[in-house]
Amino acid sequence: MGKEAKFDTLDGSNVKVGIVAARWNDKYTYSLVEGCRESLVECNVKAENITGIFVPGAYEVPLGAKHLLDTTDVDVVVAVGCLIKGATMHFEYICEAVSQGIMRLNLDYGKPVIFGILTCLNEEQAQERSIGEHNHGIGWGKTAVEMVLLQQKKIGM
Ligand code: DLZ
Repeated sequence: MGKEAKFDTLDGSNVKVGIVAARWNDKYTYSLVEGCRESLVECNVKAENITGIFVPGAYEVPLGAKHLLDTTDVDVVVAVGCLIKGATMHFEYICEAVSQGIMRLNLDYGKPVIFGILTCLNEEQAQERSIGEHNHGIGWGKTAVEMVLLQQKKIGM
């Protein structure tokens, strides 16, 4: 038993993945993208089947994901950003808008859009979750492949 999801071996050799990442807090988002890419490679996703774009901040991530869904043949998008709480209400508004936007894309498109957005209270939390062995991007990459295989009915309980 554990808190985090465990993953079986996943065959992503026929899976096409889009990654959209925010440049705000790039020290963390670039590392999250790296972790995601590494886990995709581990799942046999081909390098030519990974399309990546950057957008300015987390608020732009849902529209960036929509752009990938509209203009490419990706099966899944991993939406990456890192929000860190500041002194004003900006954090709360952006967190709410981004999470609603990403869920809307999932249901509107019927394709998985993975919630790769860290919502941190401080830099320390962002660092812990993005750099080193607890890089959450690793799990997001595996989640992306699993959700596509589920849709393709290649896995089940
Ligand atoms: C404005 C803003 C603030 C205060 N904080 C963050 C953050 O922690 N992480 C992030 O990705 N983006 C932040 N932004 C920028 C917004 O996401 C957005 O890019 C701008 O408001 C322009 O729409």
